[in-house]
Order: sequence, then structure tokens, then C-alpha cells
Amino acid sequence: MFRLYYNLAKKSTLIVFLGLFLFSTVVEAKIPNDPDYSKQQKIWQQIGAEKAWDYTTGSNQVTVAIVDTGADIWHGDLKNNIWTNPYEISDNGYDDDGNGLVDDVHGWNFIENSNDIRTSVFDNTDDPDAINHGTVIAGLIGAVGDNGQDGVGLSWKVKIMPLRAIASDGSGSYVQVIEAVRYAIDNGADVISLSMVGFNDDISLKKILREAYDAGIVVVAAAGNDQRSGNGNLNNIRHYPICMDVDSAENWILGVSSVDENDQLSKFSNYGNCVDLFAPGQNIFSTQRYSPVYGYNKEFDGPWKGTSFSVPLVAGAAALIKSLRPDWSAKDIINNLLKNSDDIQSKNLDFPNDVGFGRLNIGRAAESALDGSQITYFLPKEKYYFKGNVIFTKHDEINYFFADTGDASIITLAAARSFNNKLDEVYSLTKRNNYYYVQFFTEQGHRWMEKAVPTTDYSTKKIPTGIKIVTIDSQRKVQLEFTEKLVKKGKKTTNKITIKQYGWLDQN
Ligand SMILES: [Ca+2]
Ligand SMILES: [Ca+2]
Ligand SMILES: [Ca+2]
Ligand SMILES: [Ca+2]
Repeated sequence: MFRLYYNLAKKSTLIVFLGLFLFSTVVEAKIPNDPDYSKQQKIWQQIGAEKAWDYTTGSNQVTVAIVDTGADIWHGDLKNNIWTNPYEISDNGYDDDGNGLVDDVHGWNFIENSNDIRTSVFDNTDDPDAINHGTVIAGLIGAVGDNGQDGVGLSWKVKIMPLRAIASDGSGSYVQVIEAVRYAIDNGADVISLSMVGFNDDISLKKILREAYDAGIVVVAAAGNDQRSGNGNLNNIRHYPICMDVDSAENWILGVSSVDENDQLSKFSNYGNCVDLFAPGQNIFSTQRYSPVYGYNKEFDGPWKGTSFSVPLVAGAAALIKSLRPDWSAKDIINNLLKNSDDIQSKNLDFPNDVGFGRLNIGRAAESALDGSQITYFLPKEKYYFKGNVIFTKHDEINYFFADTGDASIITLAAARSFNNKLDEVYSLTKRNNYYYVQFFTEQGHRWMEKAVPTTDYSTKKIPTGIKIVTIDSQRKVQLEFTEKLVKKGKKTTNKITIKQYGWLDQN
């Protein structure tokens, strides 16, 4: 870097710093435009969500399986964030992906054994709370944010995989839960949300949840709501799956219970050493099962309460961290959420040693996830080169198509290898008509962003001739350095441009 400056300085003494002034998009706290956000804001602020959204609002590369009563996948504020099985063709009556389930395009209904995972509303004996349950949870994890409709989920962008394993009267058996977890593992879930409790320490369920954890999936489970009946202490009466890891050396289930708006244990919350983390579980507003013909006439409402709704806040938090650190294991994500939680012991003196690691603070967790990211740089020519508007990559002396830059021709490339050398990022400086742009590519060659280069008078006097990455800091602020040529005088000068981008490369 300094050598480059030195060389340039010999040709021209003019060094222009742009960037921070023109390019940076620093915001203090990200507030979405959704009309019902005000009903949720207190909860989101309590867990630091607005700060987290400065770093990431999620990624559609992250999948959260919700094992519950199903979900309203046609709901206007959910439908764009529902997972789709890429290997299954819809409605052709054929099991295209060969998993034994016909037309399982958006998950599976293990209760009625069908591909209809919208919670059934027809039976009068059903419990309306159970019918809404899965959709309330889905909305807390991933209602679309900043779309001017209803509220938001913790991830504004995510893939929700609804798996119906609880019937519409609120009951279920481990058999269906096990099948649902199997499905989540086989179909690439990153997080599994389990707002349910049972009383058997079932070996098969324990085995498959451990398999999920070992596959990198964060398993989040509810504590239950039995405190009022005197059975709230899980040290005395164990509930499952939350307590399945409590005798294990490793903390492989993220056990969650509920606090009120003052960080005091909710009066209904179970507690004890099966609980790792607390999150708000009262005054919850979210999306609901919408079917006005059958009396379900509110798309968004509340207040809901229960440890059931603390779970998706933590599951959603795990999804946000995964969007920032796709390289992290389940253990890494769990540890990150635990160590960055807020100590709430002083507010719960009646419960010594029963408040786990504290209350979820996703703002601090997101910030911490990006600290110390090991990012190294390499010359793009080691791996990437271009011809015209096409970028190629080299593996073992063989050249492969990597990406194209659309209608913009490439001037030069830059590349970085980030997150402990696991993922590449590629940048191209391109030209379209008289304008210059930086395009950003993921490791998979997906062009996910294009930014205009704010050079001065470049259409007439200067053209960018080189691009080089100067730094990428812990907040993924990319600083690019351009060499510019003054066309008329044949002189070069340097432009330093800062492009601030929060969050992991998204493939939207
Ligand atoms: Ca299938
Ligand atoms: Ca099919
Ligand atoms: Ca919304
Ligand atoms: Ca645990």
C-alpha cells in the first residue's frame, strides 16, 4: 500500500480522498417502516435488535426450521421469507427429490401427512392459540422487515421452513417431532426452533437433536410455563427437549425462558440449570394465522405471552449471527449469544443461580461476531482473471466460468479471502458508457451489489485505471483505492474510496 502511494506520488502530488463523505451510509439505529413496528419496538429495543440491524438484517442463505403447528405461508408478511425446496417440483404428484414425501415444496405436515403446512382452521375443537402459535413464531423469526406491512421479524430476510409436528389442539408426539428434525437436518436448516415441552427424556429425540447440533444446526428449545403451578424449577422437574443436554459436558441445546420488560423472570417462566438464556416473552405482537372466513381475522396482533415466544427471538438471533458468520459452528453461535448476553441476576434476587447466562443482547452479539474476523487479501490473479465482461476462476490449472458483469466491461479485479480463509469476495471495477462501478461478487460468483464510483469529472478529465483493496475492517467496511488517470495531461492521481457494507454478502 505504501509503496503504491510512493510510486504514484512521484507522478502526481494530487491525492484526493473521497469516500467517507460520499459513500458511507452510517446510520445510528435502523428503524423499519412497518406500520405495526411501534407495537413491537419495546421488545426489539430490549434485546438490542435495532443495533444488530445496523450490522445485518438477515440473509436468505440462512434457513430456520420451525417445528410447531405449521405456519400461514400465504401470509403477506411471511410469504417472501418461506423456504422452498429446490429439488421438489410443486403439484406434479411426484416425489422429485426422492425423500419419500410428495410435493414437499415448503416443508411438510407430519400430523396429517401432507404437504399442506398452513395450519388447518376447520375443526371447531381446535385451540385458536395453537392455530396461531406457529405463525406467531414464524413472524418473530422472519416477518419481512421494512416492507410497509404489519411488523418485522428479527431477521427481515431469512428462509423459514415450517414443519407441522404439533396438532391444532396443541398436542403432539415425539415421533412426529423426530421426523421433522430429520427433515430439517436433511434439507439444510441452520437453526431449529422448538417451542414445546414434554416429560420424557426420549433417546431417539435426544440422538437426532445431537445429530443436528453436530451438523452445525443451532437447536433452541423452550423452558415451559409451569411456574405458577409450582412446577417451574427444572432442576426438580425436568422438561424435554430443553433438559436433554443438561448432563452433557457440552451445551448443545440453547434452552430459553421468558423475562418481562424489566428483565425479571415472567411469573409463568420455568427456570433452573436447563435454561441458558432469557428473552422477552410477554407483550409479544406478531403475525397471526389469517383466515377471516373461519374467524381468524387479524393478520397481526397480540399481546401473546409464554416461553414459546422467547424461543423464536433467540432462534432469530442465531439466524442473524449465522448471516454474519456463515463459517461458524453451532457451538460458536451459541457461545457468542451467551457471552454477549446481559446479566440480569440483580433484577432476579429471588432466583439465585437461576438466570442462566442472562438476557439476550443481539446487538452486542452481532457486533462481537464481526470482531477479530480474520480477513486476508490475495492478488486476484492467483485465482481470478477476466476477458471482456466475463470473470474466470482457476482450479488445478483448469479455468472455469465464475461470473459476468452484465453490460459493464471490466477494467480490473480485486479479491479478498475472508473469515479464516473460508470464503472469497471478488470485486470488479467496471465501465458502462461513461460511468464506472464497483461490482461485488460472492464466492459462488453471484453479483450481489453494484456501487457507482464517485470520482470527480471522470467522464471528461479522469478515468479510473486501477483498483486495490486497502482494508476491510471488522464491520466489513471495504476501503478501495483507485488509481486515476488524468486523460488530458496524462497524469495519475489517487482516489481513496470507502464503501461501508454491513453484514454478510447476501445473495438476494
Ligand atoms: Ca419430496
Ligand atoms: Ca413433486
Ligand atoms: Ca413487515
Ligand atoms: Ca443447554
